[in-house]
Amino acid sequence: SDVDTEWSLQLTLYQYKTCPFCSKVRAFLDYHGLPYEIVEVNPIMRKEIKFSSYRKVPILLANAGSPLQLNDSSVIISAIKTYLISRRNSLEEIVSFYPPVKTVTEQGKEVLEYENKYWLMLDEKETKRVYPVKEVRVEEMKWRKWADDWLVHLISPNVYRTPKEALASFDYIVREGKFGTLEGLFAKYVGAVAMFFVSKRLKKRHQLRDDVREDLYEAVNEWVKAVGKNRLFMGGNQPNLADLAVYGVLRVMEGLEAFDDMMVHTNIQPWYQRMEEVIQKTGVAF
Ligand SMILES: N[C@@H](CCC(=O)N[C@@H](CS)C(=O)NCC(=O)O)C(=O)O
Repeated sequence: SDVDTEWSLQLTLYQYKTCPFCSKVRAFLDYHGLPYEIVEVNPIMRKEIKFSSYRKVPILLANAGSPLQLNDSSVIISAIKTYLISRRNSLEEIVSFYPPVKTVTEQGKEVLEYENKYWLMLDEKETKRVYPVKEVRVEEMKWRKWADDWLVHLISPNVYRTPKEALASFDYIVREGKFGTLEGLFAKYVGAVAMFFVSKRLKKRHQLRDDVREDLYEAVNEWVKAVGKNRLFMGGNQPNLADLAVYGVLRVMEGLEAFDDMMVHTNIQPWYQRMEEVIQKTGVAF
């Protein structure tokens, strides 16, 4: 394990339990045996993150001497991983290598992106140790990006595919998330209807097939093929950051029809089971 007992790192994760980006961060922290506190954010009022000008989750507050706020799931993972490998720099310094930049999307919308977010800030020696050959590093980055830019977009169209599935998804979101009683009831029905229609728009935007399951199966099988038959994980005998990202994203569908269908219609199961076996929960509700 990467945990050094003399070397304390206090972590608090602000999240929605069922958000794929948050799930990725939990998979990463759990796998590395890093303890953290979880603050479940109410997605309607979001008052738990009022302190932050960054308005999305996950947010990770890290205290390694002085308090620090880390935004964006991939930045969080790259920065903490860099910190675990190289103890040369302070976490603050590491985070400064992932600066936010404002960019404009094709639709003309202004969005915040983070530079270098799939890159670990390692020196030559550390790089040799972690990535014996360059291809391994390139592959890990490629698939982490794929998880963020492609795989996540298949989740909503699949879990809100039919009115029945949309209702089941919202029932699960409300059950797992932080909602008031009335809010929850409201969110469940209004949310399910809204997301049923939103997911149709997302399907168009990301140019998914009429049967969105086809895209999910294809993506998942593509991943399984990339891992190949000669290794347990993309990382070899242990998961790398791409394994953790893909697992984190897929996991949010657990308990839903889309997940069961995926297990039946793809070759993901052996890898998925291996992931479950190597990850133990270290987070505690706060
Ligand atoms: N690129 C970000 C995306 C995070 C994200 O989109 N989070 C969603 C929840 S799944 C959110 O907080 N949305 C609220 C909003 O956009 O106002 C990451 O990787 O962390």
